[in-house]
Amino acid sequence: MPAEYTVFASLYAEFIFLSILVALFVFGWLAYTVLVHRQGVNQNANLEKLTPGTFPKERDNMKAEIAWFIGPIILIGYLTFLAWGSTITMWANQPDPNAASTFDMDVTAYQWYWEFEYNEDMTWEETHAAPQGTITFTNGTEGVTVFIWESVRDEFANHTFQAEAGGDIVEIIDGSGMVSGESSNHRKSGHSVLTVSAINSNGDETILGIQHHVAAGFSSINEVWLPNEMDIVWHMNSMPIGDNPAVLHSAFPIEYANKEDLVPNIETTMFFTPQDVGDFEMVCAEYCGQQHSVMVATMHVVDSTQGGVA
Ligand SMILES: [Cu+2]
Repeated sequence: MPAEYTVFASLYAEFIFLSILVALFVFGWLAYTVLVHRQGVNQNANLEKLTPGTFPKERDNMKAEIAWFIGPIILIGYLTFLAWGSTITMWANQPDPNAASTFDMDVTAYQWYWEFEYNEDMTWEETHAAPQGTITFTNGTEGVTVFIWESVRDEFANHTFQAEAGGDIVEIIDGSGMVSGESSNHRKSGHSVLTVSAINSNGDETILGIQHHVAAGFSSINEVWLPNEMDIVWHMNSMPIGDNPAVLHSAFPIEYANKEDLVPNIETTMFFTPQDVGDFEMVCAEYCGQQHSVMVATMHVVDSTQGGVA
């Protein structure tokens, strides 16, 4: 089922509702006709004066003819009008690629996996033992400064605090500590992770919070992190890998219910705006060979603290 905030949710619901109405009418009438006109109920042998190859003109009913012409036309016309709305949403309202609210990515399909490449930086935080917002990260030219709020320091009294990124460990004193960008590589390239934790006298570690950073140029396979409430724009292509040729694929993120083909040598685009954080699946909706069914990617929609603007 598509997410409720998408144009497809109401489209889906209305199509299903009208299908049920039509099905009830058709099958109800069918059942009535089968029962009422079954053999043995009406004994008048001359009811139908049927001649093979000739339409029984005496049973003609112009009103019925017009009704079953006009009725379906109104219904199909209305369904076309509804479907138009989603088509316009998908094709006429493309987000401005230069707007700050647009998050631009490249998506490539291979036989048989997805590759997501970032064109913009993105930063997000994972909440652990410390309440949301009680650990702050400030990005400076020398590195990232971590600050732990007093309430958390009180809660974890008699603990030592540390920040770790890429094997580089920094002790946090008086609530703050700086993870050097030079040595830790945090927020420099790839997907880097900065973990803030509290350690008690026995050496047990409690993770307080984690900051993730993905740098432009990073690419991931079958897994992607997307900033919530931004207009995600995917530039898509299909490429060969090894002996496997470039073939048709189709990106189908079920939550957003839009679907677009990935065509060898042609760039196609697709866009959607997630409004809920969480993990969602994207599948390939165009049969693309033996392992088509395993072309599944996980989309992690996260609240991005900084991102979208390179
Ligand atoms: Cu595929």
